Amino acid sequence: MKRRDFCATAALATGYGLVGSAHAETKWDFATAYPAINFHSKNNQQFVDDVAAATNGALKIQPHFGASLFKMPEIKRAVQTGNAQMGEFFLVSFQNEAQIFGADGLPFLVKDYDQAFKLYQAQKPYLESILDKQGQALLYSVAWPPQSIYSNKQINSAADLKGLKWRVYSPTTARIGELVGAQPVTIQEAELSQALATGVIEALITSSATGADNKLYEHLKYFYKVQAWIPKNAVTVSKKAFAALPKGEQDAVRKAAAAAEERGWKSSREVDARSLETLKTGGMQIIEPSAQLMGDLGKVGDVVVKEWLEKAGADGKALLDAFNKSK
Ligand code: PCA
Repeated sequence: MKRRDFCATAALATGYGLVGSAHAETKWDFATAYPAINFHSKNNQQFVDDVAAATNGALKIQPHFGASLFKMPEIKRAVQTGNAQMGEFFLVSFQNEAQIFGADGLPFLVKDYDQAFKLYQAQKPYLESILDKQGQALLYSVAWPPQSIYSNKQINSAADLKGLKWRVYSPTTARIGELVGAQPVTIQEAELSQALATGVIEALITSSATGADNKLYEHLKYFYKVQAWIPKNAVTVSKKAFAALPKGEQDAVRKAAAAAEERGWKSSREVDARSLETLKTGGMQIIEPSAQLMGDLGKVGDVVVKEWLEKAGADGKALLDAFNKSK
């Protein structure tokens, strides 16, 4: 009886955030924006399972996929304000808040995953410091496959993008749209298929994975493998929620996060290859971009990087210098 009372009290105390007893159970909400079938989502699910196993169920994290709890642009703030204890968001979408968030969306800075990982290492100290000031800690960050152009018509030069309704997800993709004379329209990933079905957009730049997840071959014919950048999601935790955990559970979260980061980067590469096959099977033409298109995009990219450096100041320059030294 005594023991039962103790457990009941501990369970009650947990509800008020007073964790620490061996019987205490903590529940967290983990807001994410991508469908459950997406590789980031699967990786997040594995992280959640790893934490549950390592803490014997004491820390239960409930993932909410497909923007079911918060829409992607709201997730970062939800963690900041404690409305979700964990969240996953797309870094480059937040570039207007801090230019550092947009470093991995700069065109043609990295040529492959190895370089993208090096860019991440150069960016990480800045990311951690900004997020810390916003009441959250970076747990892990995983790259999407390289970003390439999908279109309903053939694109052989930047001029062919002129006038097209161009889906954007970041300040940089909007600026690229402007520079090539397209019409930028902001659409979240969760609304992509609908936007294509209703003709709100006609072209976009995103990964093979997002194309496969959303069956973009049902709406668009061409995929130009321009591989312009390799952007990342960030998974963060509320500092307050993390600090309330017993030390053992904090360690379990950190350990599972390190494993998730490594596993996520590996699966991103695999998913890229698999998704390209899915697109092809779905009837999409996978095309190596023309020299003209790459040359045109290179010039647009130079403008974008120059403008970013002007806004990002000394930190931006130090980040790019560190990356260039490491690659
Ligand atoms: N898919 C997400 C982010 C980057 C990607 O490859 C999207 O298109 O919104």
